[in-house]
Formats: sequence, structure tokens, C-alpha cells
Amino acid sequence: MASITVPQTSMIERIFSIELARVTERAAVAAARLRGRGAEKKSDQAAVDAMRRELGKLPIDGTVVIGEGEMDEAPMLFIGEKVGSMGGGPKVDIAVDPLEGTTLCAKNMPGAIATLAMADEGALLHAPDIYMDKIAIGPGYPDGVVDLDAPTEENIRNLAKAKGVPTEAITAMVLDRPRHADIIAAVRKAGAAVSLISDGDVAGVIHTAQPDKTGIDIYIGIGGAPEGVLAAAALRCTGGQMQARLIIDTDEKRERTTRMGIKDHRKKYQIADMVRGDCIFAATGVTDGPMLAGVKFGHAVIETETVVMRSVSGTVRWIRAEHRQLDKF
Ligand code: VTB
Repeated sequence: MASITVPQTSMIERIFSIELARVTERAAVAAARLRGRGAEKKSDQAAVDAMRRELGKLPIDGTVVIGEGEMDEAPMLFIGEKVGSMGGGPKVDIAVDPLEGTTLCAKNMPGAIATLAMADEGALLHAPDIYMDKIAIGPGYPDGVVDLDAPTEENIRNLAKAKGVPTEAITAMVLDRPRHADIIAAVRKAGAAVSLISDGDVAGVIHTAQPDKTGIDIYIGIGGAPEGVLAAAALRCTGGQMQARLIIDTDEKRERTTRMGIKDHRKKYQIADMVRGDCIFAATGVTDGPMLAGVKFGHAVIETETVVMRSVSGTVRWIRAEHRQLDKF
């Protein structure tokens, strides 16, 4: 009988996709216990603790490259921290945002998630915790249909043309910040609609991957650079286009960026520059949102909803889990 040889790395990677769901599930449940209590720091800490504990159980030799901050400012899941139980296990880069949308969680508003991405060692952009200019669209468009450096109105018109719809049928998602006043005005001037979010631009970018479900065609604006790398990992799995550039406007940020090993401070990143190789992305809902349901605490069951994506196959799995050993959470 012919034997089937499964390449070891892809086998390991397949197994990890469900393992990563466990990690984000635990972080989401820990944060969700503190939903709506106005406790941003506490809920973030609970998610960090849970995520770190679960990552510690994985047979990996992992390094946090996107984390809670630099070593001196974050006691846990800091950039450079080693995670995983195995010295001899696969060497991987880990990007985490244990609670993306701390304010959303504190106010029990839609869209808080627990999220992480994993890729081969050296594959993820080591982004400093500064702002990043971002533009993203979903799959199925010719390369370059929108451009980070093109005027917003032009991007909207080109996207509408490529989609075969009038600009009135396009919706752009934008973080609701005063710094985006010009972008918002330009989107509306082009005839398109703006969907504003108060936080959570990892999910914001991912919305563009499923425009029929979310109603979002394009994501535009300035958000966190770490969130940008996580979003790029998701789009690497679903397909789609994203361009980004770090915003380095002080000497201090210049120094931090250089310390992260980034030489070209003006580089316009494409997805493949932020995630150089295959990756797995996972996210679990903390509060109810358009993408993921939040954690539900029942009498005997805790329910979670998680999405896990693999770039190797492009598979996107939606995992609704019922957890019964409540003492473990
Ligand atoms: C975004 C968003 C985050 O920060 O990256 C945003 O995804 C950008 O920073 O959820 P400002 O809040 O300073 O505009 C968050 O809102 C919070 O980390």
C-alpha cells in the first residue's frame, strides 16, 4: 500500500489551527467576565494572563513579536518574550492582541475580540507600537485598484468601477477620530457611505474580506501598527489587498522603529511585507459584534465564537464552542 507523506511543517501547522482557537477562546472568556465594568486595564490584564497561560501549553518555540509593549513597559507578552513549552519545537513568531478594543469591552459595546497570529520565525513585521496609515479591500480585485498614496475620492471611484457599481453602493469603514475628518469628507464627496467605528480596526480591516456579509468594501485610516500586522495576517488568509505605512513623526518614534530592525521608515508595506510567508490567524468574540458573537455565560455552559484562518489553504473556519468545565476558565 502506498504511504502518504505529509510534510511535517504543514502537519504541525494544521494541528495548531485548533490549538490557537483554544488560546483566543480562553483570553476572550477571561476578558468577557469583566465586560461593561469600565475596567479597561483589568479586563486587558485578564485576557493577557489567560492568553499567556494557554500559549505556554503549546509545543512551540515561540517569540512574541507583536505584543503588549516593549520589555520595560509590559510585564507579560512583551515583545521578545519566549512563549511555548518546547525548546525543540517549531520556531514561530507570535503576534497577539489579547483584548483588541479594551474600551469596547469596558463599555460592553460591539466588536471587542481576543486575537493572535502565528507564522514562521522572522515572517512577521516587527512593528513598533506607533500609528500606521492603512488601506484595505477584500479579494477579487485587480492588483493596485486602490493605493495608499492616491486621493481618497480616486480610490473610491476606482473601487466602484472595479466592482461594477456606482460609488453610492460603496461603504468605507473608518475609525471615528478627528484625524480622519478629511478622509470621511472625501468618501462622502465621492458619493460613498462611511461606517464609523469607535475602536477595533483589526476587525475593521477583516470586514472588507466579506463585503456581502458585512457591507464594508474598503477600510481607510490611521490606527495602531501592531493591529495593522494582525489584520494583514488575516487578509493573507482570506485574500484581499492592504497597504500600510508607519507614521514616524518624532525622534523618539524614529529610534524605536530603528530598534525594531526597520531600516526604511517610509516603506509602503504590502501584505507580503508584513507577513512574509504562511500564517494562521485566530480571533474570538468578547462582546457581540458584526463579525463574531461575544462570549455567552450560561448556567452550565460558556459559549464562544471563534474564526480561525490558514493562509496555506485559505480555509476560514467559524468555530462555535460550548465549554462545560467552567472551573477551567
Ligand atoms: C486602533 C484600534 C484599537 O486604537 O488601532 C486604535 O484598532 C488607534 O489608536 O482598538 P487611537 O485610539 O489612539 O486612535 C484602538 O482603538 C485601541 O487600541
